[in-house]
Amino acid sequence: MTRTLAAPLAPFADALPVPQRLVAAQQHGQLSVPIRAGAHRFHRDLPESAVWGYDGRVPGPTIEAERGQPVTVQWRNELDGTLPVVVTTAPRAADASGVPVQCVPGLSGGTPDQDAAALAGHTVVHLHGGLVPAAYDGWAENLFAPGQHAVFHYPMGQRAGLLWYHDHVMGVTRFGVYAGLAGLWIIRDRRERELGLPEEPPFEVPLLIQDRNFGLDESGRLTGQLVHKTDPEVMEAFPPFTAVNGKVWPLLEVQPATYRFRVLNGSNARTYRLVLLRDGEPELHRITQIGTDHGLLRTPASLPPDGLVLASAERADLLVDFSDLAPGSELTLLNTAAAPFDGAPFRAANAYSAADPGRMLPYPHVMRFRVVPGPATRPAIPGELATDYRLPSPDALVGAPRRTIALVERELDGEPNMLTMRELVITGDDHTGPAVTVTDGEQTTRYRAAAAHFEDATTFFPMLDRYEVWQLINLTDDTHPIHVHLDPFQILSRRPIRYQIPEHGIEDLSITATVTLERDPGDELGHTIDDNERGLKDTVRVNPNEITEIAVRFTTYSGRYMYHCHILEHEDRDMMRPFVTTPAELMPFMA
Ligand SMILES: [Cu+2]
Repeated sequence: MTRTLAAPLAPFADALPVPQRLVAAQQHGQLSVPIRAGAHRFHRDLPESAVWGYDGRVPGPTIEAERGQPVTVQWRNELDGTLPVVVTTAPRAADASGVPVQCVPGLSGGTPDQDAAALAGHTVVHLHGGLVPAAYDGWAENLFAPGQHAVFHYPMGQRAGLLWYHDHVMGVTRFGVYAGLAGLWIIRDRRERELGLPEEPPFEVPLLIQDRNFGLDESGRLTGQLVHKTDPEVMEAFPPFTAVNGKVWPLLEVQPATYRFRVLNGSNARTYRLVLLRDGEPELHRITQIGTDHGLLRTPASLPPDGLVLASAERADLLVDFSDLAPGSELTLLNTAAAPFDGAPFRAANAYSAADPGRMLPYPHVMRFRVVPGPATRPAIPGELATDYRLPSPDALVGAPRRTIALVERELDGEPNMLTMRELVITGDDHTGPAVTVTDGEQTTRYRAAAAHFEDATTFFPMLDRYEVWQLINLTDDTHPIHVHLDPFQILSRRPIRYQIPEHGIEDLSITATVTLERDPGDELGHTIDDNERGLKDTVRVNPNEITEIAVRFTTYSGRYMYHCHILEHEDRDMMRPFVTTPAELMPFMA
């Protein structure tokens, strides 16, 4: 189904807001951020929405810090009342005319979830991308209630980059973030300043992209009520309206100059593939990517030919050149990624026709730029950016511990499927139970599952300062953005696989599957590492029919952290596991 739906809100009507800046150095590194209920208008023609926000705002203030200058934040939980989001599962996946219910506003016949309605504001804050002692990482079970405060110390001993802070409560992160609990955190350093990159508005602008849906009143008019709606076939929420910095489909007036956009996909589940269009034609050549999750790349990168893919929690640091454009020129940022995202290509040249309600992309709009008069400026882009990292050499990885994780979907009767992870360990020949057999050329390795659920015993004890290789095997039909807390990692490889899972192959803990390192005949994905992924990452897309390998080295802090899928609906349903970083000299004493 590709027919289009009429948009119930006017696109490009509101000016893009720039979140309030909270510069830590101006407050001697001591910040106090209340977490409050508030009211926020997502669009000119919408009533105000009840939200939860840092400082009561959506998004929260952008905290700006300097490398090497610690920041202390007193997070003050002043939430009152209950979750300002109506949560529902519609009884049917599509309406009478075949339109997926997730593409339209309102509850689509669903009843409000009473357990969600009763949530009363327990929270915990995670700084995503932060190199932070475990005590301040925002462990998902260490909550503070309304009236309780938490004082977190952030050392800021890490390179410049765009981080973000958000709610991370066990089992309900998807509701807290959706209610508005997210904000950006920028770290700056000397290297970036040496390069003369734009810093501060108007030429440095953060873009926090999030999809949202709203309620309907009795007469069918949009209310501002935030609605988190899923359906019996799709357990992730893919709302139809894209907000940037809290406004649906906003407009930014730009001078004929080079802008630096700090982009974050802060959606619960939706992956974006961004294409910049002018007069219906893609103009991706205007965009140069200089940074990724943990800051600068080694060299500037062109975007992939289909557009900039950002799954939930991925970031991009972009320079966009408007300098040759006459006043009045308009460029539109569109999304061509259908949902759930499975990595399938879509040509940028066809972006103008990307609307696909049947694949839960009813409105590809993201935002628009309009050029206004001004002096044309176009600084040269440095050819060399970061000099402080390189891909670990094969020598550095000889003897590195290898950890293997299968991403699986377990079918359940009468409730949504569970997306979970299975930590796998190599078995001996005497193992007779369920096993995963991985065949790579001549070599066959058999694994059994050692852990499946978040609360299962910890099996990962990475030693500080030693490289590890983690293999992520995707045995599902969707792309999963896997996020590792603490130190960043680098992507080593993506390799195509074909696999078979017998009926009942995925049980509560056990797993039976055969995996072969060769391309499935029906597989149309490239399984490549894009140039803009050759940096320091903390979230990696693992595509269907793929093994993704990353090299990670934990360096500074010992303690209990976690890794998980950053599709919040997956994370909340057990696609999350702990690991404990351990100093070398303690390893002999580990049981
Ligand atoms: Cu997932």
